[in-house]
Amino acid sequence: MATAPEHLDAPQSAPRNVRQWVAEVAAHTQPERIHWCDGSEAEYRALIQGMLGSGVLLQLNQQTHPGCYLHHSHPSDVARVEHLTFVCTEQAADAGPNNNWIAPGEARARMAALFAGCMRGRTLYVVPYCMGPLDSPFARCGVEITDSPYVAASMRLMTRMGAAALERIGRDGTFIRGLHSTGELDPERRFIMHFPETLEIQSYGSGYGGNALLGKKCHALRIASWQARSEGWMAEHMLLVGVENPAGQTHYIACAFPSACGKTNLAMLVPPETMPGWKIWTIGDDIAWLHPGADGRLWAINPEAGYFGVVPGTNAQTNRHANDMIQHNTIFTNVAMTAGREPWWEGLEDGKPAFDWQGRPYDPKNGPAAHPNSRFTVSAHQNPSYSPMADAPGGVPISALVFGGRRRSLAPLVYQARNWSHGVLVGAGMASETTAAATGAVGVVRRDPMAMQPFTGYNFGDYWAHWLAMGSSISKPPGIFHVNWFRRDAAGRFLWPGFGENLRVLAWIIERCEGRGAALETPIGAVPTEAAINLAGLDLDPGTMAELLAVRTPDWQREMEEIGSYLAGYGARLPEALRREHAEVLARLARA
Ligand code: GTP
Ligand code: SPV
Ligand code: MN
Repeated sequence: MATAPEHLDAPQSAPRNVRQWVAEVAAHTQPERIHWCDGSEAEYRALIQGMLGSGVLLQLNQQTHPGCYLHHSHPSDVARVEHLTFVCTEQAADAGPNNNWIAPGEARARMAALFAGCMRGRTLYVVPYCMGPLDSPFARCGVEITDSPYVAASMRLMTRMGAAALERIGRDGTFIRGLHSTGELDPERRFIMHFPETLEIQSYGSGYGGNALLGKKCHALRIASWQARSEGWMAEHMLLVGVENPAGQTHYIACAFPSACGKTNLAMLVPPETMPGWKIWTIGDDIAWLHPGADGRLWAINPEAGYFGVVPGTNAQTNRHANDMIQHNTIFTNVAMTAGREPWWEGLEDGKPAFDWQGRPYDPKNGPAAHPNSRFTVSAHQNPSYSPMADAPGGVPISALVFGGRRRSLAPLVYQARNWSHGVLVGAGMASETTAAATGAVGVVRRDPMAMQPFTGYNFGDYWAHWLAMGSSISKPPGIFHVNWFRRDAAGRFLWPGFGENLRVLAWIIERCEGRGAALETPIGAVPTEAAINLAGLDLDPGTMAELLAVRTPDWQREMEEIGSYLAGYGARLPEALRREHAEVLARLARA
């Protein structure tokens, strides 16, 4: 039975194009009910109650963790699935070697077959959302249609979701169409398809965050990066943080680290006691949209309003703010649970697991109690260091861009690129050890340019050209840096204490942006002198800093050769300026 647009129970404010699309989807997917999300607290509570009733959520201990719930996703559905994620452009070359590609027509046919009748007996939720402050000219809206109440509830925590977004869609006239069904949760019937040319997303067969919360990676990175290129801005996998020095000046820094490589933790860093007077202001922990400003600087907003963060490793020592933030009103996914129904994960000192992430009685033979990619979903307003500037319609001005990865050797603690175009090469040459955030092997070094390998919705060659063009379009470009918190000693221990102590590196980065901060020029860029990093109150073994800051010519020659062959894979789409920057680093290494 097709649902006519006039029988949708749509709110008065629902624009005609949204109604029309919901009607089409409902006719095809055949839901039992349609619910238009208004984003209210009452609606959120009703969604939670419904999921407690159906077993989609378990109640955690409400005395110790008020408003906290546990979701077990299907054991085959615990991470992003890059091999099942596609960018469907008319021309394969526009998606590029960095994306999986299928022709749009074929993708649509395949998805139409999966979606046919898939919502029978289910509720279809219409989830209008706004990525970015509702009154920001940089914000963009979408509508996600989903049959998952977990997705609808999560979207309320993660985005500005509901009536106000629907009204803005009416004013904007356009929106991103995101269609999602959990389907059968069968890995053989699972696809995440993007159609950037028509601003559509179709996701079937997964209920996991990045595959299912379509406002996040699908819209705010893959589709947005495509739009950003044609409109002259950037959509990046970056945290945004304000660093206030003891003199009361705040610099905003945007950092691109690959998945599970420390963005959330750096964005809500707790300054060490030995650095009095420093403050941290979180704007965002995962995605930044950057626009050239009239003043020649780059200005950034966080399109999101909540965090879908990695749980394991979080505790009062590593990050007190993150730890406090998730004690209430948090949805946990795939953590373990104690006998007293408190959430538990590896890295927590208190308590012990009674049930593992699949809900089975805990047995160490089955591996970690919490899944390594278990996550918390929480509103940003619960972050003790949430910046009031996170809602500023024009965003915040950026002083520095920082790339970083998980490298057990090679990459020093920090270095600075010589200028913007060299910085683009530093970003394009990034590599990092894979993590549990995506399915597949963990700990394998892979190329991950700008931490965007899984997220750029078009050809990397064109993306790097766009980066280079952006640099030319701003008269006061931010400094570009690279960091590595993950260098290890021969015994496999981290050389750098990380977490709050990373502020010592941010302090040097800020000094460099102000034209201060001592450094040595090396073939790969400027590396701080040992004395330039404030180590007061840090108890490092002698020789540790020297090792952390070492740039070894033969190792870098090998790395640059590898980067060279990787870049060559982009053929004629590789910008000449990047080729030149690469040749110059090789020449400097040869002279070293
Ligand atoms: P996504 O949400 O997947 O994009 O990840 P993210 O980049 O926000 O990573 P997150 O901050 O959640 O950190 C991932 C893991 O790295 C967690 O287990 C952290 O405890 C750990 N981690 C974060 N910062 C540091 C650090 O400075 N040093 C070390 N050794 N580990 C860190
Ligand atoms: C990531 O994998 O980079 C994440 C989690 O931030 S997800 O939303 O699943 O993409
Ligand atoms: Mn991420």
